[in-house]
Amino acid sequence: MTPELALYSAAVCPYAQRTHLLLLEKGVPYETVEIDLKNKSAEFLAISPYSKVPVIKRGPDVVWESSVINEYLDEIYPNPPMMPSEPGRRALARVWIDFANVKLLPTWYRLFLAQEPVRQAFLADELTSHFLFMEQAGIAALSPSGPFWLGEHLSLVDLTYWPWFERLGALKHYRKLGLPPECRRLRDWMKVMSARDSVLAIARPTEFYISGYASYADGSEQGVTARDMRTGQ
Ligand SMILES: N[C@@H](CCC(=O)N[C@@H](CS)C(=O)NCC(=O)O)C(=O)O
Repeated sequence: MTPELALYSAAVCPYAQRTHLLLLEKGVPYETVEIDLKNKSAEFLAISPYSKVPVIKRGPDVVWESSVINEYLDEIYPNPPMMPSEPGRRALARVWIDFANVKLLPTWYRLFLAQEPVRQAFLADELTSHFLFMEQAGIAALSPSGPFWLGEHLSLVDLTYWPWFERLGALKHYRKLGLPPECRRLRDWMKVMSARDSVLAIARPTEFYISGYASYADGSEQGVTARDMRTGQ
C-alpha cells in the first residue's frame, strides 16, 4: 500500500533531515521523493512555493518550511508527543526553534559562503557566541539534568538542531571552527543524539558533508538557499 504521506527531500538537506527524523521517531510510514536540487523537476516546482525541500503532501494538505511541517506532523501523529503540553514550555520550545532558524543558521551559512578572511573571522565569532548562548540560556537553563533540550524527553527542539551538529565536521574542515570548550552540555547532548536509532538510520559520514558544502565554501554555490543567505532573506 502506498503511504499516505510523501516527503519531497534531498539527501544533502539538513532541513529535510529534521522531518525524516521526526517521522522515524514516530514510526510513520512515508514515501521519500528525492529531488535533484540542481535540476528541479516541473512536478517539484509546482508543489514547492519557495522551490526548496522539504515539502510534504498528505491528502489535500501540502506543507512547506521544516519547522511548520514538523509542528503539523506532531499534531497529525501525536504519539509520542514532541512538544510540551504546558503553554509556557511550548512557547519556549518555539523560541528555541526560532533561534535556530533566524540566528544560528543564517550565521552558519554566511560563514560557509564568506570568502574574505576578515568577514570569516567576524562570522566565526558570531557563531561562537550563538553556541555559547545555546549552551547557557538554552540547554543548561531549560534542562538542568538533561539529556535533551527540554528535559528527559526528545522534542522538536532536538530535531531542529541535530542536522547541523551532524555537520560540525564540515565546519571544522572548511572554517576551522568547532563547539567552544565551555559547551559541555551540548557535547553530552550530541553523544545521546548520535546514538538514537532514528539518527543512526539516516546518518552520513563527515566526508559526505565535506563534499556537500564544497560549493558553499568556495563561494560558487548558486542555489536558492545560498541566494537567500547572501541577501539576508
Ligand atoms: N527554511 C526552509 C529552508 C529549506 C532549504 O533551504 N532547503 C534547501 C536545501 S537544504 C533547498 O531546497 N534549496 C534549494 C536551492 O538551493 O535551490 C525550511 O526550514 O524548510
